[in-house]
Amino acid sequence: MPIHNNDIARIFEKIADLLEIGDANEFRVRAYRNAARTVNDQPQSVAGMREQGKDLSDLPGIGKDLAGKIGEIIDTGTLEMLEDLEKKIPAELTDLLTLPQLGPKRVATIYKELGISSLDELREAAANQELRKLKGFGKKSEEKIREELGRHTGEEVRTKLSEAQQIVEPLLSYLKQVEGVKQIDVAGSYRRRKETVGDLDILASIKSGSPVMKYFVNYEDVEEVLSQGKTKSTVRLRGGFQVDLRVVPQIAYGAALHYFTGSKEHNVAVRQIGVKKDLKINEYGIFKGKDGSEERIAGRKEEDVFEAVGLDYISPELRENHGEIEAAKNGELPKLITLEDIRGDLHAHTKETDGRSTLEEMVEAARNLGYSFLAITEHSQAVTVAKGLDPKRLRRQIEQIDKINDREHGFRIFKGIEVDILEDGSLDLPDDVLKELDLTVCSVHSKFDLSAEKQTERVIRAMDNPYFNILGHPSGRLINERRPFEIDLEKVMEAARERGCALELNAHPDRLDLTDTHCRMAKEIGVKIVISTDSHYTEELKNMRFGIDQARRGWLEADDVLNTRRTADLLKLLKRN
Ligand code: DGT
Ligand code: CA
Ligand code: CA
Ligand code: ZN
Repeated sequence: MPIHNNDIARIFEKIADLLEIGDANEFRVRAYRNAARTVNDQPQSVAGMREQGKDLSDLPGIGKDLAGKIGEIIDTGTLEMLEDLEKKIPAELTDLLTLPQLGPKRVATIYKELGISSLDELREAAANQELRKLKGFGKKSEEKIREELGRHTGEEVRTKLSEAQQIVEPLLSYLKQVEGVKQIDVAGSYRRRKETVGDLDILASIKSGSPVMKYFVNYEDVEEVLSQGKTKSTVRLRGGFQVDLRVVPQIAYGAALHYFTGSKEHNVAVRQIGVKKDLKINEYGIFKGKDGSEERIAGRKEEDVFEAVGLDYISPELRENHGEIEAAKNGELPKLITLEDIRGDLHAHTKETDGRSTLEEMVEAARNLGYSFLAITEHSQAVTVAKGLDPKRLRRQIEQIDKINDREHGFRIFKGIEVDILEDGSLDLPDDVLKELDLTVCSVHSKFDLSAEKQTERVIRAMDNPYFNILGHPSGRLINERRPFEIDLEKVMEAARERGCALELNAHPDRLDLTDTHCRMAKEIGVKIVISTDSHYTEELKNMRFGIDQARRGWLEADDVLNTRRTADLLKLLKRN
């Protein structure tokens, strides 16, 4: 087998990488990198030069020692020195260097601190949030590494809805300004308000000659134009997010909006009803005759589609073919909760612990949202990193809130706490201080790795405490970051209903904990839900929107959610016997 220049260079590069990971002298590392470059840059084959009897140590940067090593590679295809190195340092470590975020120094840290030597192990560590704890790393770089690892394996990285929204809003207002754009909407999972989005599906109708496609592919955030046509273009934005723009005729806009909103399963079910009614329904419209050969009967408005098949209008959040079609047929669709139904927020932190806004700032922000109440729920003492409250500091905060409440009109600050559920199921603060509060949010912040049985027991035991009101972020998951811990939420919900406790739907877009399916489970079991933002500064109070999206996907109505109640009614409902 002939040895090519780049075979030699690759071995030298690998040696340089391993030496660097192993913290070798920097000059030695550079010598191998230079040698690799020299060999690669030769217009002739180095092996051929050697065969012709040329002295390889005449080459720039190649001394006697390196010339000998080149000879060894040409003769044996490998290098003893590399094999020795690989005995000391796992060769797979150099795979880690293929990530743009990782240089030899950081790979060395990962290897030494966490014992990680392969991409698989790295993926797992990133998923378990171990990387961010390392010196020189952080949450941001861990997330970048995760994204990159996803790309490496073709594993799909779905974008959080909140991030997608940050991308959508400026893009949409940019496209709306283009001359001749009549209608424009984002369809797909984004419109269904799924917690994560694969890609964006934008739909537009235009006056003929509108340059909307040209504007789209020239948008400032476009990194690559994957395809460009008159009616459909696809681009990849910086950061990797993919966006389709489709231009459809106005007479078919509603049919197309329905089709591209999906889900696919919902579409298939609707189309099947159409077939029974001798209609063809697709993205181009609604046509008489199964084969669509006959006249177009509708398609301008999305409502047309539902009307044609005799269904009530189904909100996008419900379109998953999870029973919404049957419900729509029977006039039994839920009257979904809206943001306007919410009268206040029941989970918020302040500067007193790990929040960034003061109590007064949080109250003012809540008032500005039109709320009637806000619960202040700081961490309890077990959460030392968040400067959690002990009984003494909590009592001081209670006094402070009482004072403000005395002078507030039409607004009530609820005295609360986000108290830790300890491993044995006890709460992190004594009853005699908990009983002075309007409500408690009780959360698991430690020992995520218990078995499902133990975790379930722990939480239910905590609910036996008469001051337990709301189970905070019930599964502990962080979207794309931390898996939910093992717990039997069905059992937990039943126990909560029996005891008069509620479950939180944490609206923080990184959490959205409960999931849509669990919201629906809660409704069926008959346990009440509280939608809370878990805000750590004023701006985050606006995350309520994401909680509402999730709740709607979970079929929840205003009545299922406690913080739609008036202040006095809510306080009564929270009291346990
Ligand atoms: P994503 O992007 O993975 O978050 O999910 P979607 O729901 O946005 O799916 P996507 O982007 O593949 O397609 C957008 C919509 O187009 C989808 O929700 C329904 C419709 N669609 C796509 N492929 C098909 C298909 O094969 N049959 C039908 N009936 N509809 C489809
Ligand atoms: Ca999509
Ligand atoms: Ca798509
Ligand atoms: Zn928490």
